[in-house]
Amino acid sequence: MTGSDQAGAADYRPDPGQSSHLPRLPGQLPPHQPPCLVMGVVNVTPDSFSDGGQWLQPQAAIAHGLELWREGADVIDVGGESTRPGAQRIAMTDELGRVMPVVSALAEAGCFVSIDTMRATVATQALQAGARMVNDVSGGLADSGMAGVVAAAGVPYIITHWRGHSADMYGPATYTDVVAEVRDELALRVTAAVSAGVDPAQIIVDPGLGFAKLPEHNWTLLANLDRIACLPGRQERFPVLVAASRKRFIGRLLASSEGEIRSFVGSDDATVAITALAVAAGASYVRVHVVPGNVDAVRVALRWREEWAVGRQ
Ligand code: PMM
Repeated sequence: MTGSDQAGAADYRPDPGQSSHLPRLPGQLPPHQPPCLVMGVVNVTPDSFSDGGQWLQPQAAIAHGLELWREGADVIDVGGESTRPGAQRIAMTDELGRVMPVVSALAEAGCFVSIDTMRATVATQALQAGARMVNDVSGGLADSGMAGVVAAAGVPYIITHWRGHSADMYGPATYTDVVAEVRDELALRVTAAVSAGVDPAQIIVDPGLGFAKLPEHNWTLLANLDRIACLPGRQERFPVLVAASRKRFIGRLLASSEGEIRSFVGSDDATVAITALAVAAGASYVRVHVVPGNVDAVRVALRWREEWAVGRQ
């Protein structure tokens, strides 16, 4: 099958809140398992694009994670390596030094922790320290050992569409048909993960907004989330994660008439709007920097989906 094959997606409609969107992994996901989970971001980095440096100290990062958890996040996503455009790789020891105290403390406090890393060794150590989910923005491309780690641990695995490290973020941002190409490339990553032993029920897919994507690519992908859930050559419908929060394409859309791009924090209301639209369109996870408004948006959108389904049964 090819990327233009949409047979699986053709009959897709926003799902009335069925948990079939979620990987069913007893003991792995938060106990209440709502049909859309809110992932709160803790970037333990000096240079992430919207919040670099704010949570670099372990105590600040831990306090922030606990606050996001109290505010209603279902998952706390801890990352130690910035993927902002132009970012250079950091040493693994630095990444471990940043994330490990935070993962340990948040897991110890009872949070459901996801480790945001492209390195299998970091994922392994974080899982040993209590993380229960792996978020790999490279979808396994940066480290061929990642899928094996995830398979052995049996945890949910976020596979993001990615074309290369952030040092050259926009060089590979060329597409003839962005949705078809992202679907094809995600399908390849899913197949590679499954070949390495990952249960397809563990997999969550992410179109990778901003990763080798220009603003127009991001908007097109957001408007086609239904097609991302159904990948060429695969029978399953995968849960989709949307990570639009504070990304530059939002600030550009909201630029002033003088062309001044909206600030990151000034983009938070628009992120809430995207959450509502994405969840109404079937998204199963949203990854956000600010929790309360997005939790409300998820509740509104799920109620919307429920009602949408009633009239169509
Ligand atoms: N983006 C960033 C970091 N982690 N994880 C997933 N699954 N998807 C993303 O798009 C993603 C991510 C970079 O954004 P940040 O600096 O605001 O965390």
